[in-house]
Amino acid sequence: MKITSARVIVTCPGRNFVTLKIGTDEGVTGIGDATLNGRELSVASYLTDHVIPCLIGMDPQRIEDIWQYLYRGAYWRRGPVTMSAIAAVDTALWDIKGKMAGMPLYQLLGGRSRDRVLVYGHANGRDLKETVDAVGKYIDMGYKAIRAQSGIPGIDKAYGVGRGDMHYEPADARLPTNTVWDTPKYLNFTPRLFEKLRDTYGYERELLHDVHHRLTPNEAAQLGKALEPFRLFWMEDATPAENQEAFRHIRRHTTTPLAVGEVFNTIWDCKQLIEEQLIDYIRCTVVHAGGITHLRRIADLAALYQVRTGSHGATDNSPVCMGAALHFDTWVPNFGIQEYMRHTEETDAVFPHDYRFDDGFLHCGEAPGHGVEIDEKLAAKYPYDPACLPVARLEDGTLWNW
Ligand code: GCO
Ligand code: MG
Repeated sequence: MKITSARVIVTCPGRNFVTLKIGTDEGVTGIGDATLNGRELSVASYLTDHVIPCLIGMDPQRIEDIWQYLYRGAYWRRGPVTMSAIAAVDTALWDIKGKMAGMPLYQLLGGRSRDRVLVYGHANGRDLKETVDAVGKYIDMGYKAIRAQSGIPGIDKAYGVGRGDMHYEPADARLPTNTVWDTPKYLNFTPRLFEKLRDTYGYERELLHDVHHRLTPNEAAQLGKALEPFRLFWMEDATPAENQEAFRHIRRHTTTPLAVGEVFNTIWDCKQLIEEQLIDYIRCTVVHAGGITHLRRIADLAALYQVRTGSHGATDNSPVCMGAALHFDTWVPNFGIQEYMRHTEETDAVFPHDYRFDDGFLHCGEAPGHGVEIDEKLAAKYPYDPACLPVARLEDGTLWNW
């Protein structure tokens, strides 16, 4: 069997997505998500200029060998651009293998470990009241787990707050939007938000919160401690995790569960966090962590230390990533939860899929492969529209973590 074609499709049905489509001499095609929010064209070029010329003529059945070829053969290993490109190839090849076998992807991985996949939705509001109301709306929609992000008094354009009922899309301008950050205001406000949520809705549902890398390790320890009475499912990205050791300090001071990993792209980024059990959930995703082949290795390492998966699933991960992730989530023994930020209708139309939401859970389909396709004609109607993520500065102008 041979790869006879491979091409990158960039489309913008409300936001930019990059998709790799691989064709074979048996007429079977497969697709993979290659979207890296704000850096889409870097991955498109990496694929078009450096990967696709090597792929033509290769045997698409040799998924592992092609993964090793693209990882070790790159010489310049790791990094979000390289690993998103490898992920797209890997996901497309698993899609092809499923179609050749006539099996949904989860069967190829080892079959079902669960009947349905617990997901969490994104409730947000400009202030405490709006956020509390938004969580109520997600409860009414049947969600069992809800992430709450709120505007913070005195902070303009805080992370995580959509504009109106827009799906929260942080890549909001051609050049980075400047936002201002104030940690004391955030630390004063956030425990009050979760106290109000628990007073209003009780403890029946899981509440999550994304700190989004904005605290120092000690500030994160303070916040984790302050949130303990409100029993969060997790506190996400409490501090930047390049220095994995930093989480030892947080771990010493709080039992609030910790989740990290959406910005990671290889097992090396999280090896210490997992082996020292400094986190409870690893959030690496199919699209940014080298695809199914590598994410499986990360999950297996995590399982040795009772760390569970909690994959990233924002709107900037395309339905192709979501589809593949749901098959992964259906199989992986140490599953925790799957993020599920709904896509817009125009996005779903470009990426027809067979997964479905029901009463707080997602269900992957039974179609061979990952069950997601791309309507190329429709995709062509949405040309690339450059946009990138914001930056944050402190009140005094210091560049901070967004
Ligand atoms: C999340 C993420 C997103 C990111 C976005 C970046 O938990 O879903 O933190 O909100 O900011 O995916 O492109
Ligand atoms: Mg996050």
